[in-house]
Amino acid sequence: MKLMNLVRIVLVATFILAVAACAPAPAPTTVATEAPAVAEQPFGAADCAPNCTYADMVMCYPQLGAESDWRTANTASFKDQSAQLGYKLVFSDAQQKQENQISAIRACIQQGVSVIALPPVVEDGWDAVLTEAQNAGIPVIIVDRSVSADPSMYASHIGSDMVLEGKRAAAEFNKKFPDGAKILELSGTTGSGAAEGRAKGFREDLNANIEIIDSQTGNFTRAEALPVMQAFLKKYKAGEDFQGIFIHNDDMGIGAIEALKAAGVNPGDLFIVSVDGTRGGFQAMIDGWFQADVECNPLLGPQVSEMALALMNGLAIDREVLTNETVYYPDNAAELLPTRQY
Ligand code: GYE
Repeated sequence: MKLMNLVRIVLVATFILAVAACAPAPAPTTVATEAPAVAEQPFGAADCAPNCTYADMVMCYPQLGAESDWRTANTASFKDQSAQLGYKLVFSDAQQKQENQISAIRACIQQGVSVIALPPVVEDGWDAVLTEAQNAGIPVIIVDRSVSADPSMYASHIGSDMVLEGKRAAAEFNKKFPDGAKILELSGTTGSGAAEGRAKGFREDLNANIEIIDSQTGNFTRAEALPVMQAFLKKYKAGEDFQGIFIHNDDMGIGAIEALKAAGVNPGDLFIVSVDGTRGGFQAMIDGWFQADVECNPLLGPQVSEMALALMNGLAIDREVLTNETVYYPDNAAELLPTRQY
């Protein structure tokens, strides 16, 4: 790796000298600021560096699944970017199975892609395949959910602050129930950075007088959330045993609402807070079912593409990029719905 860095520095220096020799004497300061900064991290620049363009790029995107509207929008964001910017996208759908993501990554390494952008279904278990990518000199950008692997094993993480999302949801319950309450939690995929982070932030900030009486996973899907909500309703009486539900995404929220209505419970009588801010979530706020929706933005294609090109060119990049997000409420949901992109 040290040798690679040296080679890279020599290449960049040669490029700067060549530019300086041919150009009509630009001011030295301009040359210095325009010269690409050499990345300090050992994530291989491509052979075309420092002049790589999107036409040189082959990006591997082993998508984790198609479990939610969030995910559909995330996939579309990458496909749109590839079409717009003109790079090749090697896309696959792992159907929420880590082993499928791992084999997709191995196929991409075999194929010699320029960069791998990985939205990991769960946090643990990536060390081996990340090492394989690193040995092959292919930089990996972790997208959306986080991994537990040491940050030296990947180039960067671009995604949401899931712990902060959980804290934002807790703030809504604290505001609504100053005198305390009992609530349920419908959580996302077990072991995923999204579910773990949201659960952690939520518990960290939830007032002590608000008790989470039960928490079960609905795996981020409508189909799986529905029976979980039905089982909750067999065990607990809505309004009496619990007054609110924290739901880790809008799709599960919509599944839960279906179960509540089918059981004769008006979802609007409960305090339901969801996460994502999809159109479905906005509609649920307009209908009176969700009382707040914590934003989680899936449109990560542009940022990831830009960083991928920077990595190919051997430029320094930020090792963690967290999306700026907010919380949405029913009062202006109808006004905002037409502006929503997902
Ligand atoms: O909230 C959920 C999706 O990882 C942030 O995954 C993402 C989550 C998102 O299935 O809808």
